[in-house]
Amino acid sequence: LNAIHPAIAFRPASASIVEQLRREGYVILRDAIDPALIRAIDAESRPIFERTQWSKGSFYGERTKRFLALLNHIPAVQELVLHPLVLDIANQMLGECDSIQLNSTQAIEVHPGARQQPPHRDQIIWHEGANDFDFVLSVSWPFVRYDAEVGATRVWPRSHHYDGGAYGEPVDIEMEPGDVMLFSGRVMHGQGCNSSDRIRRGIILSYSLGWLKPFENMMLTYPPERAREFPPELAELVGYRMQRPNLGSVEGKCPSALLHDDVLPLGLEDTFTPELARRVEEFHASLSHQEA
Ligand SMILES: O=C(O)CCC(=O)C(=O)O
Repeated sequence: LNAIHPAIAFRPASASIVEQLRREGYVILRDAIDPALIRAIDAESRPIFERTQWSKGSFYGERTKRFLALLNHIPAVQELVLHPLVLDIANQMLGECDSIQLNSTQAIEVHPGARQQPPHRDQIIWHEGANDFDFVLSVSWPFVRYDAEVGATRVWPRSHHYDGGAYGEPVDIEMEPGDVMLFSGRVMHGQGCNSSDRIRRGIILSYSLGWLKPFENMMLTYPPERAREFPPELAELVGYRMQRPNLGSVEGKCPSALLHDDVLPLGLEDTFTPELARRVEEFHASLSHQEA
């Protein structure tokens, strides 16, 4: 067991999980976390849902309730955000950046009578059209049993390959509390209709390429006085980190300086990946040959 996250039984990401995610566009991990942690988070979510307004609009669905900023509303959600296996997979899937970031934390209740959500790809918010890499990886943690009657997420397997639009039949992602589904930002999916008399409740977290504008404005949601209370890895995920090379500084310094007492210096300093640093050094070495 991991010392910081005792509820998590750590298993290293096997190549076959990532392989399935890449091939099918989604993967379900059974028993990924202790259901007791999920029950505790669920219990904290209920009074918050009670004071949350119904969603407006036919995409979110008027028989659903949703709220964001989960690390403020339910601090134990950080155990899910920092789940080592999920983070490992997210880092492998979101390879087109120096470091990934937390993109959104959303709690969702789907009430009886909710209509099916329009099928969509999550990364359409940045770019519509075919892409050959993922911008975002979404992670669905159910708090109750998800089955077809209660409106389990419907996924169109392999639709992330954008191969013509005839995607075949969707699958209803049936899960129990403790299970988790990871799905590509490119895969077609949507919440199913709730034809039962039960409320479907759970959360969807997502991670994205570190250089994208995130769905939630993380730095305003978790300003320095709040992020100071986070473990360093969580503070980095919500934006207190430079994206190499040279992206996202405050006064030319890594924003993590705002979490310490450091006085921010005026002036800039290179923040490079090792590869870029090597190329810059090579350039200067070639100049000194010419200058010699
Ligand atoms: O809750 C679900 O099953 C999917 C929700 C979703 O895809 C969304 O709201 O963008």
